[in-house]
Amino acid sequence: MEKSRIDLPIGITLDRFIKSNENQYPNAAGELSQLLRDIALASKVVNREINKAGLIDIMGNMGQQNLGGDEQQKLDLLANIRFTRALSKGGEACGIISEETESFIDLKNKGKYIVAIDPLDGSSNIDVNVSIGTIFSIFKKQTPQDQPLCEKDFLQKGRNQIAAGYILYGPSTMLVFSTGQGVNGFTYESALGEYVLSHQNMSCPENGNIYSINDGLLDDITQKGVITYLDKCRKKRLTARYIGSLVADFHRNLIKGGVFLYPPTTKLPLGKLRLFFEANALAFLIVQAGGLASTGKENILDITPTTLHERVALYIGSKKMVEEIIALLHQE
Ligand code: AFP
Repeated sequence: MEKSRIDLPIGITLDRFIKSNENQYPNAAGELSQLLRDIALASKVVNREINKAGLIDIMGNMGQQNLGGDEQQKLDLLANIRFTRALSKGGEACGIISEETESFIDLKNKGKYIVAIDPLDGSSNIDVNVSIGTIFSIFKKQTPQDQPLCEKDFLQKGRNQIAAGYILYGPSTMLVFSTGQGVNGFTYESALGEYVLSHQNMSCPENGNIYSINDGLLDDITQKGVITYLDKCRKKRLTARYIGSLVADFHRNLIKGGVFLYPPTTKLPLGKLRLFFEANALAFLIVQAGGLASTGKENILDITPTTLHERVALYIGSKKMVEEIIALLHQE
């Protein structure tokens, strides 16, 4: 059954929004609502730690790398602890997999949901006070509830997501999420300690003026279609914008219209971004907002992952722009 969009007034708190949403489903037990509240709560704690990062010694890297080879920053680890603890104590998620950890964690409770999370994405931007984000996906456990949590519970198509979202720690902090009834954005009002609805039923313009890619990759891109697309962008005098924090680049393009590209390169033949921690959640959101997300060959939401830390090429944003990239890649 197609879910109807939620239409609630600007200024309503996240809590009331979640509650009104839940009331539409007489049989809802409120577990997903509680899970979303737990994520929101952890994000407030992370937000507080990010805000004081310049003041105390939590900036800088740990001198060690995570599984994907990225340098782990202290704040990455703190954020990972905060979200894991909130979900563990909340009790609605039975398992969590984080970009910062090799395998999933069995939270040893009766919750029916599992969560995939990138606790702090764009960490190379932390030390320079540039926007960073948290990305999360929520799925249902696939195997029967009485069976122990296993990898199969996590290796699901993005289309199975029950909800997904991100937190953008920028000039203001925002929580943007969808439970499959459109996308809504909430701005954090720190004086009240509350997220309030600021961006109702967000939609991504069908076409846009912005293309976002790391220009330094140009000579390493392995797909001719992408090079052709970039030439076309320049000829059309589109605007190039690239922050290097996926959440921030995605958020801008979602609102203004545009496309984000991370193609396969000679160094990273499968692409850089992780299906499970970055691409899936943003694909779920962009589709809900009327846009598109693809590897160029396949819709991101249709990929069945084979490993937890799998990487994908990612073209995501305004529908017509992503369709043009797909068409050029098919001509190769
Ligand atoms: P970091 O978390 O290591 O900064 O990586 C950020 C990221 O995963 C994503 O947020 C960016 O869009 C992308 O990588 C930037 O990658 P490049 O530095 O290769 O352009």
